[in-house]
Amino acid sequence: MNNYRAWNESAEKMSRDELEQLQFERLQSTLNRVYRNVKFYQRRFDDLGLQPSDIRTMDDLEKIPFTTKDDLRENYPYGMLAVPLREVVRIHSSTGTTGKPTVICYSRNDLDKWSELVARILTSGGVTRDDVVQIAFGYGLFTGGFGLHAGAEKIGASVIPVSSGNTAKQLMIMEDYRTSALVCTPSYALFISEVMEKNSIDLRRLSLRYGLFGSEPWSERMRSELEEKLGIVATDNYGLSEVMGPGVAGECIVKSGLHLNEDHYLPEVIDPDTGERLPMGKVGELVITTITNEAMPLIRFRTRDLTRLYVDDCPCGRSLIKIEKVKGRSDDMIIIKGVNVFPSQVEEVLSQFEGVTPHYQIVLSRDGALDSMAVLVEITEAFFFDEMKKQRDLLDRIREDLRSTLGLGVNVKLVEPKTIERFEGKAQRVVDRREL
Ligand code: DLL
Repeated sequence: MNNYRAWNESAEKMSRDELEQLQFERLQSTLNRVYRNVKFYQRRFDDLGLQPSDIRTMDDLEKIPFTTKDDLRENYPYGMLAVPLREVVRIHSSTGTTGKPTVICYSRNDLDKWSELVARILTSGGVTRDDVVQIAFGYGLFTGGFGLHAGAEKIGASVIPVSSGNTAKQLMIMEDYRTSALVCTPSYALFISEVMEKNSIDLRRLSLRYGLFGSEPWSERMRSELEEKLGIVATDNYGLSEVMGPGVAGECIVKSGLHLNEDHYLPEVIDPDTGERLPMGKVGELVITTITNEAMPLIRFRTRDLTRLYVDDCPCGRSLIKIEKVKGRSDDMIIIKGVNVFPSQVEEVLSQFEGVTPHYQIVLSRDGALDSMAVLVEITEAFFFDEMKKQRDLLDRIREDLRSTLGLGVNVKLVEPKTIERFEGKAQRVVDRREL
């Protein structure tokens, strides 16, 4: 029987009053430090005639402008440091696709904190020191591999740093080393399960019990599929390199929202268009202020991730605030014929249909001045060999549902099983051919 053990009971189950007091003290100390040590923030405060001591309540925080990814790029590589470079013991970088990447620096204390917070996430997903943990996230500048590795080691689990890729070898290791917890992106886990099926690897030959997946959005439907195919309890965890990497928030085995480590990361949700703070429970863009980062503290960093914040009476006993599963990013929005579309809306519609796999791709193209959107939907083996009429019916129903959900006519194409590209890291769902 699973239990609700926490890695750090006193921090994760602190009373809300005590937590808020702690957050405020840490916030004030962070504001003082950035004002003293980071020119970028000093200038910001001075331009507004603000002193760190002017921030006397959480509401006062709204007086401070947001920090964006562009601010980090403009201060590339070390302009946001609050400590001398000699205090930095690790440097990672974000997976930016355009322009200069952003650089993230860690002090010795930051690394200790990072492993502690990842240990919390792993524990809440069921992992203990008795587990054999296979880390199939990339190791390198990406924060996934090293971040989860350190947390798993801290717990005292037996860690296999296999990194991503080479799926046949992943499966051999999984079977022979008796892996009990798999840690990677959900799309890679799905790919691993497909290779398992193809090679007729029986689940009973494996010792898997837990899957901790994150770093990209995934649906409840995908969770059920992974749990069934891999025989695991699958939980979601969230993080972003700019504020640390994995370890910011994670689900417990109750699987109803991600507990955010708010004794280290102060969350707000804003309207992405106006920048106004939204009340608790409303969906908007998550903004994070780091309140214990030493090397690179960030004040009101805009994550671009869309979610909502809420506190509930979680059976696990954690008092930490929750974020709802992140469904998409405000900058993932596709504008097509003037209509705003999020890939997550397409995924939501597709997940309602039997006979459809979780693999899909959105292809945007331009014919003259006219944009068009096609959705390639991969169907299951069983459905593929079914009658043509059934396939035609499915196609019509998907097309109709997408039209009514998105308010836009979309080209839908059913494609053969295993024809949509698979990913070892984060999945790429949108192909935009309009610039070509
Ligand atoms: O993806 C850190 C990470 C590694 C998190 C491993 C969890 C596990 P970045 O590469 O900087 O860092 O990408 C961060 O990925 O702003 C979200 O848009 C997205 N993302 C991360 N976790 C989730 C999740 C890592 N659980 C960006 N659900 C974030 C949805 C996620 N999106």
